[in-house]
Amino acid sequence: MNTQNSVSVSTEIVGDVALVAVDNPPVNALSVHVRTGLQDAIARINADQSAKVVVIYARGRTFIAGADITEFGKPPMQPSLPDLLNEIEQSAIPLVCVLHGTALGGGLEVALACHARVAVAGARIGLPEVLIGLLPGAGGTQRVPRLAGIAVALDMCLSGRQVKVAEALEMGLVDRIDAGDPRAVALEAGQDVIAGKLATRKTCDLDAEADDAALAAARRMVAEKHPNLVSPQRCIEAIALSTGPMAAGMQAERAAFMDCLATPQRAGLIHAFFGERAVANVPEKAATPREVASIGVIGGGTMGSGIATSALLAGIPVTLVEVTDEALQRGVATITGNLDGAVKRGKLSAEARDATLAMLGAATTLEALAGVDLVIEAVFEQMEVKKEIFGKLDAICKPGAILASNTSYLDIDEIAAQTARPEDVIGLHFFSPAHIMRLLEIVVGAKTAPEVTATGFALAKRMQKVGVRAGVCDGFIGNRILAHYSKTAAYLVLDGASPQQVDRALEDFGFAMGPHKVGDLAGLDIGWMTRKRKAAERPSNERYAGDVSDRICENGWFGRKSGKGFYVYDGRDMRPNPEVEEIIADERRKAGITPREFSDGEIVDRYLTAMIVEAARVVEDGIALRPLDVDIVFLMGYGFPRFRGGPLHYADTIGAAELVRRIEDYARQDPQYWQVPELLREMAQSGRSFADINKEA
Ligand code: T1G
Repeated sequence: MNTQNSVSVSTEIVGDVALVAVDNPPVNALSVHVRTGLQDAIARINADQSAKVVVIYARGRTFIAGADITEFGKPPMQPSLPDLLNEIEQSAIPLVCVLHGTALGGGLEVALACHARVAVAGARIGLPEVLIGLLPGAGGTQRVPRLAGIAVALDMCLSGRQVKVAEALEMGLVDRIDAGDPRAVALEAGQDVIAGKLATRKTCDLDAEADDAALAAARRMVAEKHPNLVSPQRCIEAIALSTGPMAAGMQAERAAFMDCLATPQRAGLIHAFFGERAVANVPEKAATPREVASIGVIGGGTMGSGIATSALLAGIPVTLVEVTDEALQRGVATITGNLDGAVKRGKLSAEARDATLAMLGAATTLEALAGVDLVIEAVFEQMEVKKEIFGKLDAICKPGAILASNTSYLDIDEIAAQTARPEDVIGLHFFSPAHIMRLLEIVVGAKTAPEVTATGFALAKRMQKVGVRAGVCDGFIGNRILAHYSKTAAYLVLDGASPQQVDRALEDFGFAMGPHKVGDLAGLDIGWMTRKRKAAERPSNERYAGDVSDRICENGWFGRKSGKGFYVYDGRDMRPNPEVEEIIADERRKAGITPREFSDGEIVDRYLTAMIVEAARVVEDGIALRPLDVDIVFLMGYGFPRFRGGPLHYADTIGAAELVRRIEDYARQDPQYWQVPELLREMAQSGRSFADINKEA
């Protein structure tokens, strides 16, 4: 047995088998030193004929999870992955690959270039490149069709989904599934090749069968579902060429890959990928979270029952508290419905549903929460009600229990002051529907203990949510910014645009839904109550934005839930509400406004600039730790188009100087609303970007 090592690739010869191990924690990404190590190992073994078969496997928790995403956007380093994989495929000595954990992107492409693939039970494979604005760039679009057909290639490349190896075996993407530790599986696989018990072949020697129907269906799906995205279309065109010569297909794939690499979409989606992980880097990260083995949820309404469902799905027993039996039963029924929905979507088995529901307790007194580790209050958004509850919880709950509020706006410090243990009070702001939406704003009070904050982040991870740290102010990160830019939508309508034009312009920009449709979905009465709550503190020189919405609500039209809002809802049919057009015309007359034309471009510019202005202030005030925290809040909680990376990543594509120019231009009409944040002015002078600020943090 002799071994040869590079930084992250080592070779061990056992008998006639060369075991080539990749070891590049945390996920064995194909960084340049890994590519070099693999290239050297395979060339050496072919040169010195020191083995009859080579088996590539990986150490650590997973096989190669793809190309090293941190290398994208930097000057390319040799060897390129396509070149390395062609060398693997053309190797005279057969190569086998053993897949454990998640073999993704370039990692799966390494395996596809090998001459046989053995999976370890429980592994998953995937081509998630489209999720970061790319397409497989090292043969995935050419080799998957040859092994498994064009339909499978389209499915995997356009969904980016992770496929369990049992399904991959059926697809023909792996040759067998074994159990055991990867090195042992690798050695056995190598010996089986020599013994003729595991066949090997070159994927490039296979032909892909034409499948025009699948290609046509994919083109239709992408045009409908992803009209803004570049890489899905390029991916289909590359796969379509897989029925022709391999070299031509590889060339076309590479050209498409390089084009996608250069798109702002790739930058936006990769910013989102790393941002989702970076938000967990908070000052309290080193603190030890408290154990949460039981949760009490107060309030069985939409939010309370969604939060309870999310906790139950994370395996945490829940006690739901409501004021009356009737309300309690409604809450339990909603939770049961949420779980049934998960069964319908194939996310939960019927048995698991029953076991999950068995962890739900229900009570009509707060005393039932005396022994729980964490209480989450999700009652009516009124300060007095919340203060009363926290005062009672302070007397009831055990020492060390965490007292959390799901308030969307209110002052956590004021709530905490109702207790003798403000260090145990925190805001856990879920988004509706709470068992679906992945965002959790973790609102840290002035006296919140670090381990309580750390517990919030640990809970987010257990609930498979993305926790974002927020400071205390009205509306925290998301709703504070929403409260500001939603005024722009109202001003645009008063000044001449129609609600439909505003919605369409922002949907074309990439939002899943325009602001008026979102308002109708969430319920226009929420904004109405907020305007009433804040009426006293509205500056006298601020232009009121609620004229039209107030009149809609005064008619009892709160949106979808009342069948009318900015739109009229008739079953699945939705159309503009003609009575709103009359209200708008009347409000313009009353304000002496002569409506003017707005281009879609100006609508987008004004709306996004307003969003960026308040987002910059949220960073300036330290409510958000970094600009990327704002981006992740808007990507995960407010339907901001992921390919644009979030409001402040998008702001960098405009530039601080241009933003300052725009704001000063808009301020000529409305100097109270349009004011340049200090941070933006400083960035315009210094040339700093929000990306720079993220790096400094
Ligand atoms: N490159 C660089 N860093 C990566 C990485 C990658 N591919 N994948 C993960 N990381 C970092 C991540 O930022 C985090 O860092 C740490 O690893 C743990 O990740 C040519 C072009 C594998 C399922 O898109 O989906 O191949 O925060 O927290 O929840 O065709 O990571 O600790 O500093 O996510 O257990 C295609 C991306 C690339 C897969 C593990 N591959 N990764 O999830 O851990 S493009 C992907 C994941 C490509 C070729 C093309 C997940 C995971 P930090 P984590 P996890």
